Amino acid sequence: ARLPALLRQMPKAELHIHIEGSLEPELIFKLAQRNGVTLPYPSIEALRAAYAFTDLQSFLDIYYAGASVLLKEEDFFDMAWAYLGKAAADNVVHTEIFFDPQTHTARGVPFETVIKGLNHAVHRAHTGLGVSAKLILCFLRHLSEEEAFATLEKALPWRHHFIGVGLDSSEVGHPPSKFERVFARCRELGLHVVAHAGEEGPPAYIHEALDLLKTERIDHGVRCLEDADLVERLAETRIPLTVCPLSNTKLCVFPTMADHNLPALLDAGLCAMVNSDDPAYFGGYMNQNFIELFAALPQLTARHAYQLARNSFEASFVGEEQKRAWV
Ligand code: ES4
Ligand code: ZN
Repeated sequence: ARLPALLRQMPKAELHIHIEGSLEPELIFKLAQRNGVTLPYPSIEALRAAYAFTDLQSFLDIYYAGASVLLKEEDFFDMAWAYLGKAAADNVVHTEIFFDPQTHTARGVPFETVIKGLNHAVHRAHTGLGVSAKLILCFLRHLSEEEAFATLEKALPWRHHFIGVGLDSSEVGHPPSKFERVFARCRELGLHVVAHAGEEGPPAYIHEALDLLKTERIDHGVRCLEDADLVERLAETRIPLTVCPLSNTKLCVFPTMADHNLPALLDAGLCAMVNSDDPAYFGGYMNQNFIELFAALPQLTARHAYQLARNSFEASFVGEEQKRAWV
């Protein structure tokens, strides 16, 4: 019983959380009512009952439907503020939050509304919760390169409100190569770059993210173990993998938590750590991910817990001075 206490209490960084994936059914219904949006589910219970996913796409369909209630700056603030409170309760001291502007601009919500609401919560978290929070803009990979460039254009007046860009949504059939030119432009702008790769897609997509997008981290990346040369490359360069245990089991990337390859990733010397991905949809926030992972995999010890927390800080985009203070 000592290990769960350690897992809960240790300071940690979260590097893979989609803010739209922190929208709890209760808040979805509250915002639907506030905004006069009609949901295709009669109740909170009926919505939650629909959270039975078979793969990434079956989740994304419901995730984008849930986000349809977000219309006003206050809605984005309320969503992010709720997440930041959960993060603080889990002893997350630093978080790098993904947001999907195209999910909102496509519905006529101005980019400005999204970023202002999120930014307000980020600033309040610093003073009110002692949580350091940064934003990472994600491009939806099922949309075109042209639409990604148009989104970047809309974001430029708010350049200093986010620290980097990422790539998410439906992976298979939308390889990193599709966004090579967009990411080149983002790197010129001094933005950090990350991408989802090797969640459902093959190891070749991880190579592409590194070679073509020159990403500094890989989100998920769990399929790297199928490619020994790739594992060696990730180990040597210490490119971090932002692993999401509950996400991987809920989306059937692994049949059960006992089948998760995080112990093998750590044994291979990779800079992997634990993250919540879409906590409102996958059954829990940071500490729940740690608790369920360690419960299902008894070979994981306090040493591994410490390594995961240390890796989370090493992989973060904070300055070297702050990093040394945490590591
Ligand atoms: C996502 Cl788990 C996952 N994978 C890809 N894109 C996403 N967007 C939100 N969650
Ligand atoms: Zn993700």
